[in-house]
Parts: sequence; structure tokens; C-alpha cells
Amino acid sequence: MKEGNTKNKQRYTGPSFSSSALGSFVADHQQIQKYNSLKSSLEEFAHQYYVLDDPTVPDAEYDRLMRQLIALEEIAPELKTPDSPSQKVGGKALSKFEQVTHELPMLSLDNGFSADDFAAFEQRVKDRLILSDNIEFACEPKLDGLAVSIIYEGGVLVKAATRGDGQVGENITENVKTIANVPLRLRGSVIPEKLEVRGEVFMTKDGFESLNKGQKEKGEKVFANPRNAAAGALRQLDSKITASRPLRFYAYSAGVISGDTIAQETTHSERLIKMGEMGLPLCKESDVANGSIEAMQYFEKIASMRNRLNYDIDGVVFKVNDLSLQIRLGFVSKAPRWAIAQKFPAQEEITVLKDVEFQVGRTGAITPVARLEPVFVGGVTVSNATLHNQDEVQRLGVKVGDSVIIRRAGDVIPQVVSVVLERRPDDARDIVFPSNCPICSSEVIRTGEEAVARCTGGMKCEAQRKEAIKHFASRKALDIEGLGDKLVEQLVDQTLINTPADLFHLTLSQLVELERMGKKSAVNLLQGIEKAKATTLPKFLYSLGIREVGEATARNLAMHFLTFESISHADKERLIDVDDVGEVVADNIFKFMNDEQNLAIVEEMMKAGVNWPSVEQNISSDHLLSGKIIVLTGTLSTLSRSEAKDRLMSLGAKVSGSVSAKTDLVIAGEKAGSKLKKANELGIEVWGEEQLVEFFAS
Ligand code: JCF
Repeated sequence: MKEGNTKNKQRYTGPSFSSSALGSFVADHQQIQKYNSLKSSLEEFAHQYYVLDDPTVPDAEYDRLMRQLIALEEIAPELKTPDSPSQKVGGKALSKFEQVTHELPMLSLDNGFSADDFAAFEQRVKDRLILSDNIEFACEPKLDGLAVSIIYEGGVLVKAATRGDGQVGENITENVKTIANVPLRLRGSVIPEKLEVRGEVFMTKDGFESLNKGQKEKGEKVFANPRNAAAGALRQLDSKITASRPLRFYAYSAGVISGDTIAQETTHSERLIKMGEMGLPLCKESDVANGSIEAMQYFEKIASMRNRLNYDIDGVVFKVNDLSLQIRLGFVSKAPRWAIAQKFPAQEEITVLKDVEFQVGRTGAITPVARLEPVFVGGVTVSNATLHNQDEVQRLGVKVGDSVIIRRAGDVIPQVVSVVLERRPDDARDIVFPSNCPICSSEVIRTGEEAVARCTGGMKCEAQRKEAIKHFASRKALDIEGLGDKLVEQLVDQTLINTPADLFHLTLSQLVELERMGKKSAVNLLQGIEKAKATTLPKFLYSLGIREVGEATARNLAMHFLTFESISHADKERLIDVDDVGEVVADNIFKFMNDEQNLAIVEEMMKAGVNWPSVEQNISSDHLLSGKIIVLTGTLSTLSRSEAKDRLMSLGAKVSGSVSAKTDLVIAGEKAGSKLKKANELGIEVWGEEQLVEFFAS
């Protein structure tokens, strides 16, 4: 169930409903029953998929039921209730957000930055409670998203608001209703008359990557990080846009609870469990720690998992678990005394921007790179950071000489976050974008809406040539063993090669002349080049480095057109027919394939012996694995995961990353974990590595 999965709601495929001659339709008993059963099935499937992370029906089935529900609501609007699953697709656009005053203020948390800070927090708690025993803490990762309040009355979601200033927020009910894992109706038999659920709305890292990929493809704005993307998605007046964005929600506490069935729980962690039973999504990493030693162990554990989590976090939240102790502790100004947000070590630091250099990328994109006074941040010394493009430089308002705040999150490239204007020196100077390429002096242009400026030199530009050749030789492309980035630079600098095709004419005597190149390495390199000639059409297409044609697009092109010839002759309309290819990419491919220089290079490569098996031969539709959805998990020992993937795909299989009811086969290597478990639970066929290897050999 991906985002925006019900966009085809006009194409109703379910049973048809009669309407009276007057056109007004009143649903009969049977249809009401049908409607209710659709509703509960959809609720159940969404719960299994998004909350339990354990789907039981294929996406297509969910979509089909959703279309039936929407169609029924169109004919018989009186059936539609405020908790209808159809609201997951968004509704009418608003002209503005109304203000909402929170019944109970939404507090912030005190921050702790060191073990000492945490110890001081614990001591304050103990002193105030006149306790010397260990304190039990509820622990959870601190999500880097946006706090929201969601109100359920009689179990139905009636209102949702942003935190705002803690007192007054904005009514974002329509948007929150579209968030995939937010239930529109609570489950279970004991539901408070009114329940205010508080939690964090965020975007998964995966979701963020694919959103940005799509934005780029459409030539639209890309987001700087998942938090910004989540904030942008929540701010949409048109909830249909919000619905198309991969937002998620985790509940972390209750605000107002009222009615006959007031919660009986005595601890925060029990309360969360109850909320989970009502169908609310919770962070799976939450835990309870007895005393500060366990609390600090939890902190270290989460810190070490940080990069592996599919959402950004900036610390850990500890709460005194006992609710009666929370009440005794109370609040100071805007934060509770019973909680602390223990932050990870600074990922932001301040330093000085010494200079800006302009790098030229493979596609000519000119990237301003900040040269910084080296600074230790997030565990490493940083002396360069990207400034992305001219718009970003303008947005930051940064000048050379400025003090800037640098952020390094996880393993991402360091970013310049902001400028400390108070520290701007008198001699700070503007960052001037070159109008000519710093490498080849060709004109630099910015076309249309594009944020990036590009060198127009193409293969005449040495920087672009180098990058193109590096890409051509890289692992996912032709995978030329022994040809690293440094060697490519050397070969281009010595003018031994100008284009990727020239690699195939290198000779032993040329290579041994190179600095730091022995005879053995030279022979190995020539062998590597020879071996790389036998490739596949998808890899070859990818290796050409056409703008925005990544591995997946290259594969789709190959599958669609089958031969290089037909791709090179295709017009834009036909290119757009390919999965994943939109206007922009089609244009890039078309331009590439109609450039004489490019075609000459391709021809030279083929003459030199670059070859691939014909695509038709490989994908016989009657092959055993053709069209099958296969998941690889665990470690394989005789072949790499990507080799296995390539071979399976060449047999027409689809290789997927996650096990669901749609999966046909799971290949489980050493140390296969949760995916294997899930496959067994779902009764999906599982092969070991040996079986796979035997199959390939047969
Ligand atoms: O994950 C969070 N960002 C987060 C924020 C988690 C919590 O348990 C919070 C919070 C803000 C306030 N709890 C409170 C009381």
C-alpha cells in the first residue's frame, strides 16, 4: 500500500448499484451491509499493514476494496461517516488553517547534553520525591518530526492540531486523516469518551528518498531533510497532496482523557500499551529502564542504532514511568519536571567559511563547495561542506568570511545550516557564481526552473569527462576492476584517454609508463577492461551516465525496448511510456541519443567489443521465475546479493526488499532474520542458497 494508492478512484470495478429514476439513491439493507463490511476490512488491512507491519493482503486487493468503498459513497453519500477509510486519500482543499486552542498546553522538554545532565535530572527527581530508590524510566527515541495532537471522541478521530506555540496550534485535521498509520477510528471495547493522543508526525528516510527522487524527476523542489519534507507535507491546504507524501505518526503520550472509561493505568508505559491496543502506532524501540544505569545503557543502544533506524532522531526521551509520581513532580514553566530529552552529541558546530570553490560534476552541474576552518562535528573533522546551488547560497545569505553553522547528521554530507550574522566580519565578500566553467571555460547556464547551473562544455570539459569515465567504470556500471577514480584522473591528465571508449584502446606500454603503475597492475587493468566488455543492456545504459537515468530506469528502458537501437531511435512519447520515465528524463534520454558525439562514442565501444546478451533471449515469459516476486535475505556466500539479484531479474523475476503476502519466494542466506520469520509465518516458499545456486546451474 504505497502512498497515493487510490488515485484511480474513477475507475470503479466493483459491483454496480442501481439508482432510482429520480437519480436520488437510497442504499438498501444489503448495500449498507456491503458498505460496513468494506469499511471494516479496509480498517483491518490498514492496521495490519501500517501498525502491525504485517500485511495479509496484496496492495491490489486493498486498492480494489477502497475503490468499491469510494464508488459506494459516491452513489450513496449518506453512508459516508467521518471515519470512512476513504478519507485517507484527502478531500477538499482549504483556504486557510483555523486556530485551535489546546485544552491542555503541549509542553516542550528540557534538554540534557551529557551524562552529568542526566544525573542532575535524576537527582532533582529524587530530591523532590524524597526518594532514594531507583527510579523507573519510560524510554523512547526522540523523533525529529512535528508534534501533533489528535482528538478521538467516541473512538472517532474528530480533530488534529499542530503544537503551535504550545497553547494555540493550527487545525490540520484533514491532513492528519490522510497519514497512513493514523487510525480514523480506535479499536477495542474500552475506549475513553474523549482521548487526546499526542505524538510525532515524521517522514521515513526511505519515504524521503523516494519523494525527493520523484520531485527531482518532475523538476520540482527537493527537500533538505525528512523533517522539512514532513513539515511541508503537513502545511498543505490541499490534503490530497498530504496524502501523497509518505508521512507516519508515532503516539508518545495522552493529553486529555475523559468519560466513563477513564484510563486505569498507573504507568506511562502501560498507558502506551493500552494506546497500542486501541490501534495507535507506537515506536517499537520504546522500553523501560530501571534506574540511571539502565537508562544510560538504553541511550547508548539507541545511539548505536541511529543510522539504521528508518527515521531521524536527535536523542532519547526519558520519562518518570509512574504516573502518580509525574503528578507529584508537576511542571516548571513550560516543561514537565518528570521528563528529559537527552540529546546525542552535537551534530552542529560553528566554524568559518574560508572560501568557496566550484566543482563540476558528471552532468556539468556546478556545485559550490564550502572550504571551512576544520571543525570537529558529529565525531569527525569536517573541512568541506556542500552549498548545493545558487538558490541555496541565496537562501542562506552566506558570504566568504562568515561564521556558519555546520551540521553533519549520520553519514550524510555535511551541510551549511545557517549564518551567524552577528559575527560577520567587515571584509566578508559575496559568493560570485562563475559565468564560465572553472575547468574548461565554456559558458555556464541555468535553464528554466532548474536550481543548478551547468557547464555547457559537455565532453569538451575535462571535469565532466573525468566524471563520466569514473561513472562508466564504476561497480554498478561496467564494473572495470582495477580502474579507480585516481587512475581515471591520471589517464585523463596524461591525455591517454578522452572518452570512456578510449579505455578500450589502452595498451600495456602506455600503462607501464604511468607513475605508480607496475607491470602486474597494468596487466590486471587490461584484463579488467577486457572482462568488462561482456555486460548487460541495463548496465550499459546506466554506464552512459545519462542525466537521471539510474539503475532502475536503465533496467526499465531495457525491458521496455529490448534493444539499444530502439531506445536510441525512440521519440519522447515512446520514452514516456516506460515505467518511471517522465518528461524530464525522457528529454534527457532523447537529447543524449540524438547527440552525434555520444553516438560516435557508443559506436566506438561496440566496435571495441562491448556486448550484451539480447534481452529477449533472457526473459522468456514462460520461465519458472518470470514475473515472480522474490526477496533476498541474509548473507550469501558463493555469490553477492547484487549478482543474485541481477541473475534473478534477468530471468524475469522482480526482486523486492520486503516480504509481504505478495511475495512468491524468499531466498534465505546465512543469518536471515525477520524477513525469513515473516515468510514462514505467511507460508511463503523459502529456498536456501544451495538451492538457488543449483537452480542457476540447471
Ligand atoms: O519524539 C519526540 N520528539 C517526543 C517529544 C517524544 C515525547 O515523548 C515527548 C515529546 C515532547 C513532549 N513528550 C513530551 C511530553
